Order: sequence, then structure tokens, then C-alpha cells
Amino acid sequence: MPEWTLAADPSTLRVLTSGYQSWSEAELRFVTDTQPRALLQWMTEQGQDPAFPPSDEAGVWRSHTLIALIRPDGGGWVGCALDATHTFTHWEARAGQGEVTLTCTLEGPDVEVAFEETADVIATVEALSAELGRRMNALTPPPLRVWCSWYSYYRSVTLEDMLHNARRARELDLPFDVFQLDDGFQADLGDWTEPSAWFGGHARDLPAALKALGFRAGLWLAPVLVGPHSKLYAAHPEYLLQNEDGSGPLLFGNNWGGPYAALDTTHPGALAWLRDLAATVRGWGYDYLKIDFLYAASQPGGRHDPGVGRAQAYRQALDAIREGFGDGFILGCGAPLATSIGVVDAMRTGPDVAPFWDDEGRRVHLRDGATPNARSALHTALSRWYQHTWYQPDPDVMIARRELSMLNEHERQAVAGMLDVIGGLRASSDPIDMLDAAGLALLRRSLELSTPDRPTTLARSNGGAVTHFTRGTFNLTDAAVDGLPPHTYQPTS
Ligand code: 9PG
Repeated sequence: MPEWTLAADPSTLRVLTSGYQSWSEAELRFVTDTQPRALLQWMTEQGQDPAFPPSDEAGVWRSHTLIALIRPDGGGWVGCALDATHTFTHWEARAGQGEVTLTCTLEGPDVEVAFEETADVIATVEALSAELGRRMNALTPPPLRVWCSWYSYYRSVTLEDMLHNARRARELDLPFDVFQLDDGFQADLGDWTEPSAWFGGHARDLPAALKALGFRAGLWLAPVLVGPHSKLYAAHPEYLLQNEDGSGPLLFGNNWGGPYAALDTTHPGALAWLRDLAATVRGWGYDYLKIDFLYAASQPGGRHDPGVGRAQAYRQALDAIREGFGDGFILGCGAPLATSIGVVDAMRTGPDVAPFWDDEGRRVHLRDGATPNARSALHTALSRWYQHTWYQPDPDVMIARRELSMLNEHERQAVAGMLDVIGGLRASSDPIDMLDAAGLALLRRSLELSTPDRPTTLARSNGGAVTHFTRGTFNLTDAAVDGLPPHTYQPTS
């Protein structure tokens, strides 16, 4: 286990971390602060790496793949894995007396790891992460503009909701490339080819209608998850990830009203099933696939082939889906980030945006940084600004509507500002009929593609995230800072 001793007064240092999967917190914090761990086990299972969770200790910061320690002058140290195909790299920075100890643990086959002292942490983070992207043959196709059903219709989406919004978008000439159907169309997790009771049709009926309107068809799947009451669960118990004590299928997380099971992607039958599923939906006419809750493939548990590590089990799942889906566009979500490089076209780089700024109950009191809310989405996606060399970043949707939303004007502008500085995919879920002239104008602006921006400093921030960019400054705190009101984005004049 490599270990470095950094001679510096910990009380002067900041640390830049990145959590395990899409929704896990990425932060820019003082090293002496405490890295929060969620209070409930299912939150850790669903939002972090249960095998390497946040430390919950003052002065101890854990990060996946990459870590940086920043001095007040902007110099410091950067560590970065140079391969993540079959290996998870776990970093831990520990504040001591007049020094910080940095350790690096590999889970999986040995890989090269870079560690550099630098006068410019921003440039070194960008250079090393870009090197990782190059070595893993990152895919960075042109970004797409996506209408997605989730953030307004949620699970009650119908076929008619999709068609109605697509027709309205065409009438108004809104510049969407893809209309993507999210969670809610399927009978159960695993039973993807059967419709839910309320969908009012079948997912295979949608692509032709969208194509006729001039849009590409997108579909959401949580392909590795298996509902405990699904037909798949009953039909193929041998495909399921097991409890390590041999007591049956592992049930974990908490969504859809309870915990769920997962495919054991070291089982050849489960891998073939995944490949077939991706090929089936491609055959229905979808050429954009959002694959979600992917971390389930690397959940700690009992596997058919115990010789395959967690990262490799995940990568095999991803490879099987890519094989089945061919050259279609794949967006990863809820996914171990770096291990996806080279297979996915795009990746969610933060937790879900929601039509409210913060979630006190879950984020503050239960300490769950992976919970859906606008603040956490900005916090994490901004702190991962450099990941555009790994895939097209998807910092999640704009919410331009004023109906069915608690976001105020400042907060809407902050979300739009975040999309602009990250410079990846653009998305919206707003029911088109809910948008007035101002809403439509804001939506159109948020769909304008941009190039990724860079931070101007990591030695200052308005909140525990990267907030100062060349094109503008964010204030993620609840108080005005330097004349900048709370929850705002101010473009550089
Ligand atoms: C569909 C949604 C959408 C969304 C995804 C994912 O409780 N949680 O921690 C939690 C976080 C995110 C989440 C669901 C649950 O959303 O990110 O875009 O596709 O699934 O169910």
C-alpha cells in the first residue's frame, strides 16, 4: 500500500474528493472537517461504496480514483489512478501534527497510480485525469439535448405523456435531440419487456412515433436490478448476487418501496441475459439508453465466480450491455465512474436535481449527500468539472418551470449556470405546457451547448464545493457572500 507524508499544516489545506458512483458526493473541503457518512445503511449501499464509505471522522477524507490536497497558494499534491478497468482505487488523506498522510489502496489487479506535487493543482488534476481518460480510450461523442420524463412525471409516466410532450416540442421547435422514457413503463425491475399497469401502451410502441416527429428515442433501464417480486427473480435464482453467508439472494438499498436484488454479473447466464436485454430494446428502435443503478453490479456479495473482483464484475456487465446495444448512445447513471470510461458515451456526475434547493431531512439530518436536490447536484457536479475527458458529463436536468417547483429565480439561474460551466449533456423534464414565455426562453438557453469551463481557484469556495469558474461564480451557501446572494450564479462581467 503506497503511502506519502505531506509536510504541511493540515489546518491550511483543502482536499478535493470524488465519491464512488454518480450520486456519491464530490467535495472541496478543509482537511480538518469531517467527511459525512449517511446514518442509514441503505443510504450507504445506494449512495456510496459500502466497502469504502466516507470516513465519518474529522480530518480523514476518502476519495475514489483521484484526490487532491490544496495549499492556500493553489499548489499542492494530486493522486490519480491511471487505469480503472478492473480496479477500484481508494485514497485516504489523514491529518496529523504538521503533516497529512496519504494512502492508496487498490481493490483489483495492480495498476499504475500517479502522485505529483505541483504548483498548480487545477492543471495537474486536469492533466492526470485526462491521462486516465486517454489510457482507457474514453468516448466523448458530441453532447445531446434530451427530454427525460423523470423529473416531472416520475413513475406515473404514460405513453401519451411522452407523445404529447414530443408533439409540443416539435410545434415549438425546441432543440431536443432525444426523447427519453424513464422509470415507470415496466412491470417490475427485471421484467422490462412487460408494461406497467398504468403506462397505457408498450415501450416498443414509442420509438417510431418519436422518429416521425424528428426525435431519437431514449429508454431508461436499471438493467442489473431485480425486483424481489419479479418474474426474473423467480425464474433465475442462479443469476442473483448472494448474501456472503449463503443465506440467499442479497437484498439491499431502498427504492420502489423496499430493497432490491441484483444480477451476479460473474454468472455467464446473467451476462447473456443483459446482452439480450440491450439488444431487445435496440431492436424496439431505441438508440439512446440510460442505464441506471449500475453500482449494483459491484455491490459486495457472494458471487458465482469468487475470483472476479467487484470492479471486474461491474465492467463485465457494462461490456455485455454495450455488446447488445451496439453503436447506440449509452448514458451511465448511479455508476462507478472511472471503471465506466471507454464503454459509456456519457455519465451522470452528480445526484439528481430536484424541484427544490435542499433536502434538510435527508441531506442534513441523515447526512446523505447523495439525495436528490438542486444544491447537492451542483455541489457534486461542479466538483467533478475535470471529468469531461472521461465521457460526456451529464450534470442532470434544468428545471425551468415555475409550476410544480419550489426553486426561486436565483436557484433556476444557478442550475442553468452549472450546466453552462460543465458543458456536457443538456436535459429537461419540464412538461412543455407548463412553460410560459419566460420558462421557454430559460429552457432554450439551458439547451445551448457549451464547452467545459475551468475553475479559477481551489483555494477559495462559496460552500464545500468548487464554485469559482472563469465564466462565473456560484454561491452554494445559505448566506450572501461578497455581495452574492445565497443559492446563485453570477456570470463574470
Ligand atoms: C428513476 C430515477 C431517475 C434518476 C436516477 C435515479 O434514493 N436515492 O438515493 C435515489 C437517487 C437517485 C434516484 C433514485 C433514488 O434516481 O438518477 O434520473 O432515472 O432513478 O427511478
